Amino acid sequence: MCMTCGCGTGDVHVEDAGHAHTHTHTDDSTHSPAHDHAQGTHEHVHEAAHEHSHTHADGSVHRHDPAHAHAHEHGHRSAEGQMHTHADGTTHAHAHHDPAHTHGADALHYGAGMAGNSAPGVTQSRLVQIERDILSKNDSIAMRNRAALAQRGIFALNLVSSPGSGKTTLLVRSIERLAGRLPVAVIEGDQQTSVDAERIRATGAAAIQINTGKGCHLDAAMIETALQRLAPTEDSVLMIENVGNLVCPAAFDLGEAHKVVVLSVTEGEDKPLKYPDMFHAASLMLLNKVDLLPHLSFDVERCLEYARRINPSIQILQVSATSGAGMDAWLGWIESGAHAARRQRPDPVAALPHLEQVATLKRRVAELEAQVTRLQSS
Ligand SMILES: Nc1nc2c(ncn2[C@@H]2O[C@H](COP(=O)(O)OP(=O)(O)O)[C@@H](O)[C@H]2O)c(=O)[nH]1
Ligand SMILES: [Mg+2]
Repeated sequence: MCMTCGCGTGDVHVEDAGHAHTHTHTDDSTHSPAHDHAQGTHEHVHEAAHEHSHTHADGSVHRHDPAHAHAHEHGHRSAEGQMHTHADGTTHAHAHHDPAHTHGADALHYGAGMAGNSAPGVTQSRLVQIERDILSKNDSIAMRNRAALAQRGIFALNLVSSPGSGKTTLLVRSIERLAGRLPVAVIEGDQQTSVDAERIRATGAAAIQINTGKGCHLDAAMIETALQRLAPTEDSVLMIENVGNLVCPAAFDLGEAHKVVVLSVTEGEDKPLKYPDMFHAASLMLLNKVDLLPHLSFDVERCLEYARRINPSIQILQVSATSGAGMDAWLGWIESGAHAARRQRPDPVAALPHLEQVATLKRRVAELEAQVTRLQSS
């Protein structure tokens, strides 16, 4: 839960009941058996040479005096490593030596508790509760959105990235190239201004802007309202450009078919490791601005390896919105998803009771016959 911006995000640590964990002290000594927790969760705050307390799931607390100051790798792990459960219910394990999850005396890790986050004066269990409340409401609206989109054969993508990675430019170029092949409508998310929606409307595509104010992500309720106003056509593509932010939008299901994470080569190849939730949540990564590679010391292979380390099933396309490199593959990916959504659209007639099906089909036949007569006489 990001308390600063009021959004919900973060990992939930699911610990094995009765797990053991080891603390390594500054003198390199360790202890574990005397420190086993029967089950549940506990909260650690670790600083060098400090007095600190551990709060257990049952509410009991024990304190350590400053002499107990210690560094540790990670206080919470099962035998297989750490299991993270994401907001969408997916889980993944981190090996104990995963560099994204180890730290020593010279690092402070405020995401090691079960909430995956911290806020002054708020317990980990309270943070988890707040996050669950927000996300469960969000998820039920997202399910409604997903059903409404499927009903109309609409293929919806949620584009997520840091600001400036090229989302709007990619959208503009994609819409231009898809003209006459696929109808595209866009929901634009930004804290302020309608600049991006205007850039999209300049292509002729329908677009609606959502301004989130201090909010740093779009949520499912915003999309539900925007969909009512935008009313995208059946069998179309809906592109949602999320607020530029590699953190919070990862936790919020909008009802999309896929999250597409855009990473530009000017941002550095380490971003998948630094912002793992986003790369884990995405089905596709677009590595954008590859036209700039000759001017940078960006290690493409390393970046792709980092992304696959976080999400082994992520698909990756290297593109340049400005030069057009890789755009055919990206547009092909969109088209095959759109065709699948169209094929899976439920037949509205089949959902009707038998007699109504017959009446509806007869009306349709009469309409088609009238159309044929008109065409023959013109
Ligand atoms: N060189 C280069 N610049 C790009 C590319 N895509 C976007 N840009 C530039 O990156 C900047 C930010 O792009 P924008 O689409 O507004 O990013 P957004 O904030 O993610 O929507 C703009 O100056 C774009 O012209 C690209 O593929 N190559
Ligand atoms: Mg933009």
